[in-house]
Amino acid sequence: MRRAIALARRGMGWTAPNPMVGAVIVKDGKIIGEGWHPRCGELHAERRALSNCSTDPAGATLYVTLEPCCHYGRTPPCTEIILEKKIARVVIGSRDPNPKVAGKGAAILREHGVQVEEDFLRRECDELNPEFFHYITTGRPYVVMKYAMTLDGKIAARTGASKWITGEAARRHVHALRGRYAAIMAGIGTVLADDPLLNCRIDGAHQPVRIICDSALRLPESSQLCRTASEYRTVAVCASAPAERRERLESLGMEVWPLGGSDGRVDLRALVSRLGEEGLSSLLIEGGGTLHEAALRAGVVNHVCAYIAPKLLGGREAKTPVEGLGAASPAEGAQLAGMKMTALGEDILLEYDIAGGMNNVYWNC
Ligand code: AOF
Ligand code: ZN
Repeated sequence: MRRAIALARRGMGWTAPNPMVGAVIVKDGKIIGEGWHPRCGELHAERRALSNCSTDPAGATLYVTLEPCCHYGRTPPCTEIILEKKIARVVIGSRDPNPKVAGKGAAILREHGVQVEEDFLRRECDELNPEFFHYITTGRPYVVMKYAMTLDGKIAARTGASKWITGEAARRHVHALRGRYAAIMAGIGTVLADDPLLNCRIDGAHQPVRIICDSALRLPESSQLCRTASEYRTVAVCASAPAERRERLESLGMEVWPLGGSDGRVDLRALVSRLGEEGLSSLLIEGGGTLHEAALRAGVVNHVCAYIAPKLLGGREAKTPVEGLGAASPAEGAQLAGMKMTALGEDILLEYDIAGGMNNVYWNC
């Protein structure tokens, strides 16, 4: 199963909105076939593993990181090929919450006499696909808020200088994150300050759709984002769009989505719904602090990635990862759970899930 997990990860960034899935076929104590789901629309891991077998897989065990599907989607059901090839035993990691599968895949195999074991290394397998699990059950993207800060909680020095807070290993890790998510978003304040490209600078990686949260459509035509809009899909989301500005940006290859809320700012819940309708199953929010606070308040954030650097910057005016008005008391803060810690050189990546979803006091106030 660990080998199947490693294979699954080869599809990172390309399978969305489908999950990453890996499969290994074992007969007489030897691996005779391996496969993974390479990209949405292409064959599933099980079919690829079964067609790659070095000997007849009849009587073999199939290890697969996700319950085999039993429906006709973009591809035919995996259960059919598993039965056709006479696999004797199927060991499953994650359950598939897709309502078209959800236990029916395992049940069909059992009904036909296949020995099925579920929940094997389930936690490790589940970690492959939080985006898929969220998207297939809600129709909305899994939203990750990401920032890099010093040990005293600053994302920039008092002058605004922010290059660099973290070291090289952490910065490489961020690019891997960008390659994993379907879309990436920054606020206009960050774009005006940093003029970012918001792409993934790893050879051959998937490129996320770039989204700028820009209420008054201030994005300069000279920005790197505008200049590369014909190369990478780029969307400016605004509250109000003067027709002439909108046409200028569109002529540069940008999309403009007017999604204003009642307060004259971008309605982040409407944005997340729109992204879901477009088939974008995950979103990485990369700041700044105003957008992060608005996203928490809107209740759209699922997960937080904080890169923490061994530096102290100080300064009352130095920017912090979550700004806006903020919570009135510790009890009203967003509550996080499920801590995961990764050392990246001298830096730390600290990850948590947002606990309690929309019921959190902070974003209902
Ligand atoms: C598997 N193995 O490798 C994957 C599965 O449109 P399709 O045909 O690609 O089906 C997509 C659905 O199939 C997806 O929502 C999920 O439930 C399952 N993905 N299942 O047995 C795989 N990628
Ligand atoms: Zn399948």
